[in-house]
Amino acid sequence: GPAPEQSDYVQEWLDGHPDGFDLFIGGKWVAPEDKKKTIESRDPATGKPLARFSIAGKADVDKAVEAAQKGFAKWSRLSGHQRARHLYALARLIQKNSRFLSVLESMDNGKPIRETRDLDIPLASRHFYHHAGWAQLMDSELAGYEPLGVVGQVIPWNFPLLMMAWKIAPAIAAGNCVVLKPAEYTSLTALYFAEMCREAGLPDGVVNIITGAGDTGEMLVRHEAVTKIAFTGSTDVGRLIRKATAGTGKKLTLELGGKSPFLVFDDADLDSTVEGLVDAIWFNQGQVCCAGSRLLVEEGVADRLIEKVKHRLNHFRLGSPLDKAVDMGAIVDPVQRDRIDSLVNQSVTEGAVKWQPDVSCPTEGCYYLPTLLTDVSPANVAAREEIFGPVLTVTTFRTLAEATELANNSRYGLSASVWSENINRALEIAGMVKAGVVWINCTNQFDAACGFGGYRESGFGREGGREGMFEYLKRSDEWRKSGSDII
Ligand code: TXE
Repeated sequence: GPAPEQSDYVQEWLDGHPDGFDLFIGGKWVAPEDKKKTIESRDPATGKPLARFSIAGKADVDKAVEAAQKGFAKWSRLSGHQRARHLYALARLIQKNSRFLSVLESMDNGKPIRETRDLDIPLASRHFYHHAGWAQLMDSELAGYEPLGVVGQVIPWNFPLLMMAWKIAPAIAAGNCVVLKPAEYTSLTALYFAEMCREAGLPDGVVNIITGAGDTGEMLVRHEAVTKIAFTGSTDVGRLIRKATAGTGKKLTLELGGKSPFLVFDDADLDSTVEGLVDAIWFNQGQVCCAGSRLLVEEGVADRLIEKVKHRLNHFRLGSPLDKAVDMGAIVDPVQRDRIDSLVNQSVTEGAVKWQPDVSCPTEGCYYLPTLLTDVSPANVAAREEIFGPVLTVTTFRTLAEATELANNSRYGLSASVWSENINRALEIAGMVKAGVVWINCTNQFDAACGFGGYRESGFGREGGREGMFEYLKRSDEWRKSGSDII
């Protein structure tokens, strides 16, 4: 295969911070109050330490929120087109640094460079371009609306830079200032982005990046001066945050877990379906909130489809995330890999049949083979719980009614994918499946112009598109006082 992507220049940047990274507050690197407490970031493909970063405590969170308040006084008064120039500058800088960011993200998270290079980083840039457009529209289409103030954002580790872009771009386009806490497994691209904010000349305090674990996230969520919380992560933490913000008047959006169905009918083009499945559940090692993790297949084609999937997986390549030819990289952290393994074992105990391909799996580093679980009943743990790994459950159905019932038999409702050459049938079933997005004959399609979010325990609120912008705006009081009902 092609040579692995060079990582020397990324290593050089990491080596330039031998004492670890400080916090990015008010446009400057600020040492945390407690300099002794740090977190080590490791490369999941090798287990090798990459860098150390700070744990922000109460005083640091206060400092960051104060800096954001100060920034807000100026940033919110800029015209939309002035703010847009900054978002365009950030979008261009992400593009300019895309190679560096792709390598850094792959080293920190373990995902294949093919994905960071072709998806994560370009989509992050696209998000800033798109929202630069919305910033301009603040002067016309969104006249009468105003920003909320200081926004607290907590993000997960599966798409570190992309989730950061999803959160920051609409927030600052609308005129808010942000305090963002990246996930403790993957904080490095957010810290590099902080340097890019400086380079782009973003005014001080508009974007503040504080690192740390869940405690830091909780302090940010509970801070009185934060007016809105945007969270992406586990359903359990989402529930805690909902409780912590209840009765406070804080605006809240939650993007949580999923157990998304992938429905295949007997008239589906099976070869495209197999490629769709690879995208649905083996993309990013299955660590995707909208992963198509439950295959529901019509009985008549089930055996043929499974044979094709097995054939495909028997040619899968697992290996270094920096190798451009691998199909799958490493799982983010040993804790997550163990969690995947224990759910798979439990599922087998409950009656599922496990199959893994006969391919080589690196013995060093944090890898998990692509896995099929067949004979999975709706009550099986693997059909109910989000595994967040490269594990596909297989259940067959006979009728359309049975298919929809199985698809909707979940506490989640983030996405669904329907495969059939009969477009009328596909559209009919799309209308019956309760999910934030239903893809037909495709999967995992995203765009900044399109709102993304869930139903039920997958959370509420949308990110991206028109709906996503309104999550960061409120009707202006002055407008209301003037009695206008134009908007
Ligand atoms: O998630 P957490 P974890 C699911 C997935 C995964 C499981 C555990 O099933 O296996 O969750 O992952 C911060 N107040 N998803 O433990 O803890 C934390 O520091 C405020 C699905 O990594 O939810 C991190 O920045 N913040 C998911 C972020 O929350 C808190 C993506 C997410 O971590 C906090 C990630 C608290 N009390 C995991 N506790 C998806 N839907 O995309 C932790 N955090």
